[in-house]
Amino acid sequence: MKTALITGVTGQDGSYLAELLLEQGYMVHGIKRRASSFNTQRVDHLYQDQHESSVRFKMHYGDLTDSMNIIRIIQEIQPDEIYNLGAMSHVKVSFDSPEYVANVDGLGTLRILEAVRILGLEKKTRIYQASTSELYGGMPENKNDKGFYDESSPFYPRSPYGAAKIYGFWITKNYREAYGMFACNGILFNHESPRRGETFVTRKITMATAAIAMGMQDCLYLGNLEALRDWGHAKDYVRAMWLILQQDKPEDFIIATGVTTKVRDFVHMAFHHVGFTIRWEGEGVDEVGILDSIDEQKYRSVTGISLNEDSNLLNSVLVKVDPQYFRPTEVDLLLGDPTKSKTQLGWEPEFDLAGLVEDMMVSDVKLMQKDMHLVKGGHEVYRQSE
Ligand code: NDP
Ligand code: GDR
Repeated sequence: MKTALITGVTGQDGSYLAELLLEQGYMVHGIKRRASSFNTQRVDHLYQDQHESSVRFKMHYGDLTDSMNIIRIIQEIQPDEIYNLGAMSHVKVSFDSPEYVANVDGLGTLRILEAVRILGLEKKTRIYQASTSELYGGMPENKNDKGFYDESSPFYPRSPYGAAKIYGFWITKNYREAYGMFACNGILFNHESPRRGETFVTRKITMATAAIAMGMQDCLYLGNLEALRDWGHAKDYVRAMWLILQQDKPEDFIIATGVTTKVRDFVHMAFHHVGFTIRWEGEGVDEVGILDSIDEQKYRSVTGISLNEDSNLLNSVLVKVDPQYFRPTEVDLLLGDPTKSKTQLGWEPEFDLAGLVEDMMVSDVKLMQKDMHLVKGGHEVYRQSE
């Protein structure tokens, strides 16, 4: 049985990757941070009674800022594969905590690599580093002739997050070249899911759309509506992470869909699921009918709501731009070329953008219904919005 260690196991990607590795028969260890309240909701369904001998999923307290902790955990479990997904991953927040982000996202990567070297596991342990399309910074002049970023496009990070991740990228490559380690970067473009953190733009939109459909919210505040992102589904992207570590030789790969979409158009796609008219503040009105492709019977049976009758639809919803969501430096456009990963890894995504939006909308409609039942039952429900 292979043994894997996942840092960031409690995050979006960590939880899907843990599921995938368990399905593949791995013993899976994850690092979780101690917090004053439980932060393991995304992996609670994988938790097994730790007293049973057949247990294949185990979590350890730890932190990427703590070298001794990292060395001890790696020494104890002697992993065949390490997936370094732990990070302060919010680009906007990285402008507020730049030093912390450098420590976790940059030096944290070094701590993993150096622990493997100190313990003499260079030949045994393969390492995946969660690199990012933020390294490209959306600089138009750095795109290739076809208009994409590929594995040889130059980097130009535009945030403390991007700057910290560029260190993680290069130190991973350096340890591969210097010590012959099987250490690889996956340069992943944005990927989302029903488990996406609530303050990333896609999840903020799908949760708001669902809340509006239930009559629990009436306005959506966003930042830059014109930003373009190459959005895929996290389930597809964790499969690529695994494939990268199963190759004969260590290399870096872009994982992307090759399609880019404006934030504004993502809003439109989400609202298609509930059939609203969108009033863009200071702009025009968008009539958004329910998607023709939505089978209303199916939608009703999955979500329990009728789009036309019970969902308390307002006639229109207001989308306002709030400058507090602007970044000091913005990445305007991301578009990745997945040719290398498709040809060399044989990777193919199962979800397109419409499928991703549907998956997120169905899940968030159910979530808001749960809230509504609680409210109707006299309970108080608080959801922090940002
Ligand atoms: P999430 O923010 O959902 O998860 C981040 C994880 O890192 C959480 O488990 C978090 O723990 C953990 N973490 C944060 N700080 C520390 C620390 N100091 N020590 C140990 N663990 C820590 O991110 P995603 O799952 O979306 O992304 C996974 C990785 O991939 C990240 O490195 C991200 O930067 C990178 N990435 C993500 C992309 C995306 O579009 N999702 C695209 C490209 C790269 P806790 O739950 O306690 O907060
Ligand atoms: P990003 O994701 O910065 O690309 O980083 P995010 O969803 O935060 O922003 C995407 C784009 O939407 C614009 N935007 C808003 N963003 C947020 N969060 N909230 C808003 O209200 C809002 N309105 C508009 C942003 O300005 C931006 O242009 C994600 C993270 O997962 C990183 O960890 C990862 O490395 C990159 O994707 C690839």
